[in-house]
Amino acid sequence: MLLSTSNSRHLIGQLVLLGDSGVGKSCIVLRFVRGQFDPTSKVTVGASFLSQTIALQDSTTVKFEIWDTAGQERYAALAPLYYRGAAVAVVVYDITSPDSFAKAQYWVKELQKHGSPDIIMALVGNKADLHEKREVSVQDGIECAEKNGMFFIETSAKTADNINQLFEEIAKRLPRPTTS
Ligand SMILES: Nc1nc2c(ncn2[C@@H]2O[C@H](COP(=O)(O)OP(=O)(O)OP(=O)(O)O)[C@@H](O)[C@H]2O)c(=O)[nH]1
Ligand SMILES: [Mg+2]
Repeated sequence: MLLSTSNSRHLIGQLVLLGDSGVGKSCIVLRFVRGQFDPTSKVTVGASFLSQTIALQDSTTVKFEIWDTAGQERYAALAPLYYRGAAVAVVVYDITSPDSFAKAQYWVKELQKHGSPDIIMALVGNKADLHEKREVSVQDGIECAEKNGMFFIETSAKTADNINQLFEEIAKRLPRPTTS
């Protein structure tokens, strides 16, 4: 089941993060769930699970059940286990790394081929605080997202910029049940 609901005001959204190793997936989750940043963040092994509930302005609550996958190549074969049942996929790249942007596009194609047809996809350019080292333009991010029907945002797990906004925008896009 993609979206379990206890009732119309309390939604549960299963979310998976995908992207190259080192782009900051675990740091984004840590910032969102605990409000912290770890500059010595270790590579994820396999995947890790966390959850966080947010309240929207209309007093709906959304509980995100988050699978933070491992970006290292050796774990790539595990990814379908996590994205297959997901209602939301957040594809992350690092704005200082064109390679990670290419990898993000690979994940988008993978999701289009094997993900749920109604999956909500977000494209996230992380490490926006490193603007002096930027190598992927905002425009390239926007174009890629538009082409693939995705929501786009640039974030910084380090400064917390746009992290809550990312999850709020996703929450707004979750389908609401028609009956309570
Ligand atoms: N400057 C800056 N550094 C960041 C940011 N987010 C993460 N980092 C750093 O990038 C490195 C990798 O972050 P992780 O969150 O562990 O990367 P990951 O995508 O989870 O990597 P895997 O688990 O191997 O897939 C760490 O050294 C972080 O401190 C950010 O927004 N800005
Ligand atoms: Mg990680």
